Amino acid sequence: MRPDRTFRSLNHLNPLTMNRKRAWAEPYKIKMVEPIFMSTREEREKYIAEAGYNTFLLKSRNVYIDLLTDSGTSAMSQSQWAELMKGDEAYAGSEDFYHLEEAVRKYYGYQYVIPTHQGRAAEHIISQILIKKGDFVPGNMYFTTTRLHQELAGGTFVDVIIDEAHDPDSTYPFKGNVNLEKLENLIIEKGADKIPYICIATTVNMAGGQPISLRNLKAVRELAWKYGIRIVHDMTRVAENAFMIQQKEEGYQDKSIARIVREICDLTDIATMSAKKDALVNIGGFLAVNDYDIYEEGRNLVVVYEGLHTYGGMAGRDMGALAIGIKESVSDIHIHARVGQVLYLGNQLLEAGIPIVNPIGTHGVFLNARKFLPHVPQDYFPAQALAAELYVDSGVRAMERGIVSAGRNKKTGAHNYPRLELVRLTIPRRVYTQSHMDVVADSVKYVFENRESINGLEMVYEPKYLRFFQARFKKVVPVTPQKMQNPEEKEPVVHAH
Ligand code: PLI
Repeated sequence: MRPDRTFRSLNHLNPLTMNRKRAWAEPYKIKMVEPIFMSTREEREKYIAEAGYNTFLLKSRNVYIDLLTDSGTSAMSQSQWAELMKGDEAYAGSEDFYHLEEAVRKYYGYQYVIPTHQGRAAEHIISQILIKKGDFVPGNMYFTTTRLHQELAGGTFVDVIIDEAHDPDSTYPFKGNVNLEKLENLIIEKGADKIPYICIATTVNMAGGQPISLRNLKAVRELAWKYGIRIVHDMTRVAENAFMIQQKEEGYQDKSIARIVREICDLTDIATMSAKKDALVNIGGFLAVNDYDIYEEGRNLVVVYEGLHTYGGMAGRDMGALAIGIKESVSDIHIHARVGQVLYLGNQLLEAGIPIVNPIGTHGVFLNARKFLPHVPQDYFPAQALAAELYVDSGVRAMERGIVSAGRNKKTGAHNYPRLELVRLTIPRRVYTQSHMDVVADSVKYVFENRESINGLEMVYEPKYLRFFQARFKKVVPVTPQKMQNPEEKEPVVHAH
């Protein structure tokens, strides 16, 4: 596959290189370093076996380059670290809460803010407030925690994303778009009173970090108004989505990231935020709303599950760092370098012919495990096996985003079989350099060259909720081609969710 060169380079932001094709570098100097260590292959074979072939269960000290997630793994700036020292740890009315509220109003435009310890707590609160038993919640693809909270509140998630999102080879630039026909049909079929809200994620994590276009979001807004339905915005990676709009959507090339972010938020009513991603902090999140009545209910619930409404689940200092992180996250220079690093890695893999999700996403490069390991059937967890093998090869930790993450059908108890069977190489923000990306690319290429030696896994322990975090596996031995082709021969895993 050819590298994706459809992006404008960073050069236009740099007066030295404007209008000339020149090398670019990360826009920061490293002031403090955290050593990382390489183990031997034998040691890593032992570590991954002890971790039940689940990269979530590895000890971080045994990881060389950690691409498990971009969640809470960012490097904070000197301004954020300085702010930590000024934290106002008052139980009520912390100065840092007001800084956070001001930043949310200024950059995102939502009126009322309820801090939470992270994104899923905001999802929990809004699901409890808005969803009734028997409701349906349409969304542009599921996210694990979001869907679970919708289900726990009695709702059923309905995927209304465009079909291209489920096709890793489709190069459609806005694979986070909603299929408007599917959405409207659902509203007509179930009735608007059964649809508490439409859930819109910017960007779509499970599709490979794919953006929604503003044109599509505006059309969703029109539909939502027509039927009197709210839009809840999962704004976890909204600045990255704005970057893609700036790069690829007509009419936005000369608009700043901050302006595009604001335009996105203004089209929605409520937001849940995991500030551990875009907003450059190691912990934190919030629920943001425009409707006073919903805010009032949220304020009531947050004291039950998180803490007083002026800190939720956060320390004062963390709210202060978040207020600054929000501002830094919408800087054009920051976001160009952040996504630029992901593109740098993705393009190397494309050039080497490695099957990855196209177009390259904003927060990570997603290996297409179906194509990478065509000899391993989905029942043998190819993406899980591939992530384990990559770790054994180089100490690079990635994560599965396929059948394990998709969980089980809540009615039948059978596995959900997603079309996307992916391994996510997630790039933390401002943490690694382009040299680290070179090492990762090298390892993926080596594993690809030796892919025939990789076999599947069997699940030997399955937790009830969000199984990908804690499930354990063992290697399929002995592996016979017949057995790999007949997954129904193996004993079913008993726990159902
Ligand atoms: O991990 P939380 O609870 O702060 O946020 C949950 C969450 C909500 N929405 C989206 C799109 C996410 O990506 C998300 C968390 N993502 C994780 C942990 C990840 O590794 O991608």
